[in-house]
Order: sequence, then C-alpha cells, then structure tokens
Amino acid sequence: MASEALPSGAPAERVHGRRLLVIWAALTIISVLLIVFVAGPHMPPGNFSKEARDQRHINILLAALAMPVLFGVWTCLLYIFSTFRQGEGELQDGPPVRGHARLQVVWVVATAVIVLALGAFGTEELLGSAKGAGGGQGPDPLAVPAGQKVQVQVIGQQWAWTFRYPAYGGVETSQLALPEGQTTELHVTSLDVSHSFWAIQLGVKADAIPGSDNVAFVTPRHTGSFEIRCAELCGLWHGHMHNTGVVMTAAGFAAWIRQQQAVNAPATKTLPPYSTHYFPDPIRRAG
Ligand SMILES: [Cu+2]
Repeated sequence: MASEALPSGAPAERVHGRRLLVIWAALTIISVLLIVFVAGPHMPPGNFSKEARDQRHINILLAALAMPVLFGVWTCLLYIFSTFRQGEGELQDGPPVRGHARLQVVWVVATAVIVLALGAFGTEELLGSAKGAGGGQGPDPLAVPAGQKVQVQVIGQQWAWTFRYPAYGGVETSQLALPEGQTTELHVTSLDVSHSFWAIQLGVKADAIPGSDNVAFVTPRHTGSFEIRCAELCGLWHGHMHNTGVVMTAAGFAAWIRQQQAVNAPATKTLPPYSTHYFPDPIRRAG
C-alpha cells in the first residue's frame, strides 16, 4: 500500500517497503512468541480432558495465525498515517491509483490460501484427531473415538440437569460423575425446550433438543470437579441451570454408581425405560 502513495520505482518506495517489512516481522515474531509461551498455557478451556486440550491447541494456533494478518493491517495503516501525512497548507488529493496487479494477486492468493487451509485444518481436527472436539454431533456421530465408552445420558429440563446411566440399570442422578481416563459417550437430550449442555472445563458443549439424541464424546484426563451450565436461554430460571460435575478414579466411580443405584432404587422403578429421548405429558403451566 505504501508503494501506491509514492512515485512508482522511486528508491524511497523500497526503503518504506523494507521498513514496513521489518516492523511487521518484529511485531509478528514477538506477538506469536507471547501467545504460544505466555498466554497459551492459560487459554480456555484448559487441560482437563483430551477434548479441552485439543480445543486449547486450536485456540493457540488460531490466535498465533491471526497475528501476521493483524499486524499486517495495523503496521500498514499506522505507517501510512504517520509517514505520508500531509502538512498544514498542502491539502490536496494524492496521485490517482488505477489497479495494482501484483498487490491484487498477492492479496487474493494469500487470503484464499489462509481461508482454505483453515477450512481443511478445522475439518481434519473435527473428524480426525480431535474426534468432534467435545461438540454434539447429532444422533449419528461422524467422528467416534476408538475403544470402550461409558454411556451417560444428559437430560435438560426447565431448569435442571439430570443424568442417566443405561449400563447401571438406567439410574438417574442429579450429579454427573465420570471415571478418569475413560471415554464417555454423552447422549444429550431435553424434556421440554432447547437447552445447551456446557461442561466448561471438560470442553464439552452440545445442544439439548427435545426428541433428539445429540452425541458428544469426552475423555477426562484426571480427577477433579468441573462446572456445568446451560448455554441456551431456556426460560425464566435459565441462570439456575448450573451444576458441578466430578471426575473420579475408576474405583471411586464404581463405588459411587453402586451407591446411586441403591439410594435411587425406588425412584428408578418409576422412571420410563431408558430411551434416546422422551416425550413427557405436556405440563399445565398457566390458565
Ligand atoms: Cu436451559
């Protein structure tokens, strides 16, 4: 852009171009290093699950890739504003610019390469290495992690989350517990309106839609607790739909689920049989 404001071919053009390149390269290198080594380790959603770790890597990569573009624009703008500013009393139009083939080709090719490469990278991450990256994939997931999975049904309802474990007699609990190191297959659904199941530190977000079975996968890497929220405005007490989930050791989980089965045995008998979704009777709410 600086070249357009100067007479074509002037040596000054090359000086400005070189200066711009040096400033841009310095800012890009510094900002990329800061993002990767300083901000990166603190980027959400953290390291709690394999999916969260994948998402953080993607966040770091995208932020780092944005730096050359960001500083390309800022450097050009600020350099042009400060270097080619007209003085008092010399306000007049600059020379007309009619096309610049090299700039246009570079601009179109560079932006096309960036966008297509990001599209290819995102697709590979979702379907290949990150296996859905903790997002709901609908009833027939395209990216399925290998190995055995613990099945847990997540049921949204105004205004609470409950969790059903089909492999353990279909017991329904008010707390979500998962075993560490094992892949869990979450089947997210709703009894009434659309909700969104968001297990923040696990990097899981999946829409909870009535009549629908939305499958998401997560593999917790260590024990600890995580926050659960509803991420879809779902009525008056939407803000009340928060909960704390726990990742336990395999032995701790086995003991916990046995205890839940015993405590909830009377309630489990009254539940409808386990299904991928439920259509409860309409609830009379007013009038
Ligand atoms: Cu909700």
